[in-house]
Amino acid sequence: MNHLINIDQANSNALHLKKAIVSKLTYSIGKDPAFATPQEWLQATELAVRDQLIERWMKTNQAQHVQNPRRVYYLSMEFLIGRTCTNAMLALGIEAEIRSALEALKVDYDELVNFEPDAALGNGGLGRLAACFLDSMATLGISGIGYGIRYDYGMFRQQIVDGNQVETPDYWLTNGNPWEFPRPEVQYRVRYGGYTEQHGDKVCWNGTEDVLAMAYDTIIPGYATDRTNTLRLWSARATTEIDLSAFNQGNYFGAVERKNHSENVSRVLYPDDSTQSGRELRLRQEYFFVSASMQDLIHRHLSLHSGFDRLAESAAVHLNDTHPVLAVPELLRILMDEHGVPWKNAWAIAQQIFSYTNHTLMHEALETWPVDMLGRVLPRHLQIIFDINSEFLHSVTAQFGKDINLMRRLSLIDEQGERKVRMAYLAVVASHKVNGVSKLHSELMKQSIFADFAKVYPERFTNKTNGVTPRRWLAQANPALAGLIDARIGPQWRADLDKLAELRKLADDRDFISAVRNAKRSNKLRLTEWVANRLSIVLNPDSLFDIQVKRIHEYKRQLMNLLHVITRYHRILANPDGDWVPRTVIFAGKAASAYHTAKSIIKLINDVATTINADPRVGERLKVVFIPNYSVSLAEIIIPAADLSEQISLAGTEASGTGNMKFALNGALTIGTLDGANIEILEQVGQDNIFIFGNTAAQVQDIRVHGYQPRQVYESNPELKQVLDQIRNGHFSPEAPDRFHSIFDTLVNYGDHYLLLADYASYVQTQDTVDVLFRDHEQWHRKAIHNIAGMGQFSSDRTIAEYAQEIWRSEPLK
Ligand code: 26Q
Repeated sequence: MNHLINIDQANSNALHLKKAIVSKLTYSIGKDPAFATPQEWLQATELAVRDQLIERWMKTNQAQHVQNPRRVYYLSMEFLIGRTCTNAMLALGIEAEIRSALEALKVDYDELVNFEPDAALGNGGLGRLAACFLDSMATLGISGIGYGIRYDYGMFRQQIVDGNQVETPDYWLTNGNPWEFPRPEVQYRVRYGGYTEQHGDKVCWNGTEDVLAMAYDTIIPGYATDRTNTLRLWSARATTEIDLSAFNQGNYFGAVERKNHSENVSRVLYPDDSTQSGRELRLRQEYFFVSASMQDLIHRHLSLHSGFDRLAESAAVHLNDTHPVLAVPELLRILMDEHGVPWKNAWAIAQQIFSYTNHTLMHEALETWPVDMLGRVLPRHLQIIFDINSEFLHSVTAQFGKDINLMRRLSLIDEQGERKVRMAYLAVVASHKVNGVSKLHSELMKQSIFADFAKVYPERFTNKTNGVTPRRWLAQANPALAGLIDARIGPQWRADLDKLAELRKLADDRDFISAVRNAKRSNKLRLTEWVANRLSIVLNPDSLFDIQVKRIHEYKRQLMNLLHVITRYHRILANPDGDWVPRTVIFAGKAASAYHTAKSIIKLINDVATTINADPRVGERLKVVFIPNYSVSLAEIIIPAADLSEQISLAGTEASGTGNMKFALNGALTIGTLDGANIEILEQVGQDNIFIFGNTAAQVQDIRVHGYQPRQVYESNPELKQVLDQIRNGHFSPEAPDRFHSIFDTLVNYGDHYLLLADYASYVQTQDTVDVLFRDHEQWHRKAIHNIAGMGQFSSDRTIAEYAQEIWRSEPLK
C-alpha cells in the first residue's frame, strides 16, 4: 500500500517536473521545445531543479535569522566544486523523477548532465576539500558560508600535444551559470596602495586605488535535510565604468583600460599548488576577497547588534591555508580605524574568531610576502602586522626571557636577505586553533615548521584528519556500488558513513563478493568506453587497473610509478611466455605551468606509453595511459574503475591526501607509503587489506642524516640501473636522446631529493605481491569489501563535526 502511494507520488512529481522543465525552456530560455539544443534542455532542467533548492534556502535563512547560531566563515582562495546538477538532484532526492520527466520529453538524461561545465575554481586537494566541507556543513546543519573568488577563468585545461602538456584557458561561464545569483546590491569597496596618516589616536588610509567586490551567491544543498548554505564568491568591478574624458577624446581603448586593470583581480585562478608565486596580482587577489568578506561579516553583525561585544560569539572565521590570512589585519583595521575599537579589544576579538588549517610542510610552499611589496600595496596592513609582531615578541620575552635567537626564529618578519612577512606565523599567532590534516602531518607540523610556536602555544595545535563527501564520491560517482550497498544495508550510509562497517559481515558472502566484482567491472567498462571514445585507446577491462591521479609533483613520485612500469616492461620482454597478470597503468594530473620537471615527467610518461603500447611483444600484458585534463568530473569516472590506488608519496611529504580515501571508498586496494592519511587508512582497514611499502618518515630523516647516496643504489641494483640508463640514453625518446638527461641527473647525480631510488626495490617487490593477490579474484574483492567497510572515518561529515565542536564551537541549526 505504502509502496503504491510512493509510486503515485513519484509519477506526479515527474509530471510536475516535466511541466516545470518545459516552462523554464519556454519562458526563461525563450526556446520552443521542438527546436531546443541539449544545452538548452540542460539549462531548463537546471532552473527547474534550482527552484526546489530556493525554497529550502529561504527556509534555512529564516531559521538562521531566528536561531542566530555562531556562523562559520570559511575563507578559501579555492573551491573545486565540479558539476552541480546531479549533486543537487541527489540532495533533493529527485534524480529518478527528473530522469523519467526527461525520458517523457525524449531527452537523454545521461547525455544532458555531461554538458555542464565543471566549476574548476581550484587546483587540487585543498580546493576540493573546501567543496567537500561545504557539502558536509550543509548536511550537518552548521551555518557556514564559503567565501572565495569568482574567477572568470578556472583551472587551465590541459591538452596533451605530442606527449607534452599544453595549457588553454578555462572560460567556464560561456553559457552563463544557472547556479549563481548575482547580488549587485552587495558590493564593497576594496582599497589598494595610498598612504597612512596619524591623527592623534586615529590612523587614516588615503590616496588609494579602489576596486569594487560584487557578490555572487550559490546555494549549497545539504543531503536529506532541508538545510542549505551559501557559497559567496566575489567578482571585481571597476569603480567607474569608463574614463569619460578619454572616451570623449576618441581614446576608446584608454577609456576602458583602467576598468580592465581593476577587473583583472578576479580574472584567473593561479594554477600553482605549491611554489609561491610572489606575484603582486596574487597578493591583490588575496586581499580582495578577504577584505570584501570581512566587510560583509561586519555589515551582517551590525545589522543585528549595535557594538562588537558579541562579535566573537556570533562568528568564527576559518583560514584555509595562509592564502586568506590578510583577513586578520583587515578585521583589525576595520574595527580600529573605522569603528574606533581599541587595539586590545580588537585583538582579543580576532584571537577568538580566527582558526587556521595548514596543508603543507614543504618549505617552498610556505607563503611569504616581501615587506616592500606589502607596504606598497597595503601600507596600513603592514603597520598592523608590525604591531602584532611587536606585541607577540613582547609576550614571548615575558614568558621565556630575552633570547635573541628565539626571537629571530619566531618573528613574523624574516630579516634574512630581502625582508619578508611569514604568513604562516601570522596565522598561528592570530588563531586560537591551528590544525594539520592527518595525524602524522599534525605531529610533524609541531616538530618542524612550527616547533618554536608549539612551545609557546602548546594548547593551540590540533589535528583534524581530512574527509570526503560520500554523496559525490560514492552515491553519485558509483551508482553501481551504491545500489549494491543499499540492497544489503540500506541507504543510510549516505548521511552516516560509519554504517559501512556493517559490510564487514558480508566480506565472506560469495554472492556479495561477486556482486562487488561485477560492479567494479561495470565501472571499468565505463572508463574503457570513455578512453576508447576520447583517446582511441583500447583497454582490457579484465586487466588490473592500476591508477595514479593527482597533481604532478616530484614528492608524489609519479616517476617512481613509472620506474616500476619500465621494470615490468623489461621483465615481460625477458620472459614473454610468463604467466603475467595483465595491467593497465593509468596516470592523470596537471603540472603547474612553470614547473619544468613536472612537465618533463608528463612527457616521459607519454613517451614510455608510446613505446610500450606499440611494442607487439608486450600486447595485452601491459598498457600505459595518460588521461588528459584531470578534473572533478573525470575523477568521478576514473576512481570507481580502479583496482589499485597509487598513494606513493615520500613519507612525511603528503599532508593528508584525499584521493586515497576516495579510491578505498570505491573498493580499490591501496599501494602506499606510511604517509599522510594512508596511515589512518591502514588503521581502519587492517594490514592484510592494504599494500604498505617503503621507508617511514623517521627512516627518511635517518637516511638523510647519514648522507643518502642514490648513485650507490643505482649501481648496486641492475634492474633499476637498466631502467634509468634507458631513460638517460633516449630509449623512449629516440628522436631527442638528450630529452630526459635532467630527470636521470635529478635521481642519480643531484641527490634524489624524494628518495625514489631508496624506495624502489620495496615498491617493485610489493607490486609483485599485488599480482599474486589479483589472481585470486575472491580474495581480492574480499579485501576490497574490507576497504569500503573501513571508510566511515573518512567522511567529511566526521571531519566537519569535529571542526564544529572543537574549533568553531558552532551548534547545528535545530
Ligand atoms: C600559494 C601561493 C601562490 C600561488 C599558489 C599557492 C598555492 C595554491 C594552492 C599553494 C598551495 C595550494 C594547494 C595545496 C594543496 O592542495 N594541498 C593539499 O591539501 C590537501 C587537503 O588538505 C591535502 O590532502 C594534500 O595532502 C595537500 O597536498
